[in-house]
Amino acid sequence: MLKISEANFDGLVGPTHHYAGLSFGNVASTRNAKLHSQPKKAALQGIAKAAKLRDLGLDQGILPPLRRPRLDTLRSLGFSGSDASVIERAAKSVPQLLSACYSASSMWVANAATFSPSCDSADGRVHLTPANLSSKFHRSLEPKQTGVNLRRIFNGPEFVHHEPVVPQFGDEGAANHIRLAGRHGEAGLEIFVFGGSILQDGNFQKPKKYPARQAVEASEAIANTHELDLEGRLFIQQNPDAIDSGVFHNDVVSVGNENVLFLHERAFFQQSFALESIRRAWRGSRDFLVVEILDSEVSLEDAISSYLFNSQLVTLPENSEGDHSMALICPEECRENPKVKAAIERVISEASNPIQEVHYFDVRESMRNGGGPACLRFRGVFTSDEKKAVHPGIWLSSEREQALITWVNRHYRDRLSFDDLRDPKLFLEVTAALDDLERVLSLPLA
Ligand code: SUG
Repeated sequence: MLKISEANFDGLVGPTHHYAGLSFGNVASTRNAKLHSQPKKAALQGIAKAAKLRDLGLDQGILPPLRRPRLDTLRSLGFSGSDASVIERAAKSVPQLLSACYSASSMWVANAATFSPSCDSADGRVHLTPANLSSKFHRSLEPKQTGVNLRRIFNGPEFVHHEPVVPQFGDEGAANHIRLAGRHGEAGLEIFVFGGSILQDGNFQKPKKYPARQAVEASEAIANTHELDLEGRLFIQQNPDAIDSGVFHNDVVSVGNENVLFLHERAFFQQSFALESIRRAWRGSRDFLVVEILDSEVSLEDAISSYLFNSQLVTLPENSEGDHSMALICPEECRENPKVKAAIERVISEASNPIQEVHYFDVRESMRNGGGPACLRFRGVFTSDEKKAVHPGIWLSSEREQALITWVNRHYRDRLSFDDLRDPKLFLEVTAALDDLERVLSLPLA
């Protein structure tokens, strides 16, 4: 049998990480707008998490940050002159625009693309579609560059790269996509979770306060272009009340891994019906297991503030009994909330599910902008030949981890606030940093 396994790729936090309040509907982004950020600390927190997963025996890579600022965008919007004067003029007349063009939001690589492994697609190839991220201006600047980087990293006849879905149909990538399977290497069930519809708006209950970012039409297009068979795809609506409580992506309230779906009671619209449709569609070699946390145990509010379900759920390498148990990779905020911590301990103690350990990580710099452990990672399932075709420079060996730490310490500022974005020296600094990263990763960067 072919060896097929999962690999995780963490988004490296870029040197312009700051808090700009750009994501209405993402309560952390709004709450922390204009706080000063700590880019160096943020990047080191992310590298430490990724390195720990490697140390647990998992395949771990990184994805590079996108080059910022986007002076080309500012010029296209009418700011002209030297680089320094483009920055100066934008800072004076539309500061939020300068922030958007400086945003390091590409760190949340769960939004980079949707990935379907070769065992799910009719043509037996890996399919990738960069998310258009059209619902937020600063994020809509990502897909073109993301597409270029993904093509360079996943390069070869094994990989099919699609264009992003048309921007009218909002798509947020893997953050709204859950792949379940008996084992990673079996044909899976790809669940596309959407918030609303563009063409059949009246047919769906809508959130009242915050926007639904994912359109069902985008999800359907991706299932089609990725050549998923009809039994291998399912479309489920997000709970609009959850969106209104701050669940801007479905990965804030659910996470799946192999045959386990770990989710909050209020994740999906008409949840018991949604879970029943997954059970009916299930075709895995092992039983499908739902680990559902009731509102009475952890309220939706606590789930959102702790990011319990934005934990990564990973299958660990075989243990001495020949079993593969699972681990939760949680943010520190989960340990600090007594109800959440108790719920995690209960899940781990129960023999009815394979989740047997928890690891807590301080990724607070990212959390303050609404990005937990699962937001910071892009994952894929690969055969050994596909894995060999991945650009070698992005795997996180301990040597590359050290090289990245040295690179961050050399180039990143300790602290950044909006006023620092006006400084043309910052532009030169971050350009030099990304040029140098090309050397560390042996990869030209978009
Ligand atoms: O799109 N925050 C990101 C967080 C993305 C989290 N990803 C997942 N859940 N998968 C967003 O809202 C905030 C930027 C700012 O305000 O500075 C931001 O873009």
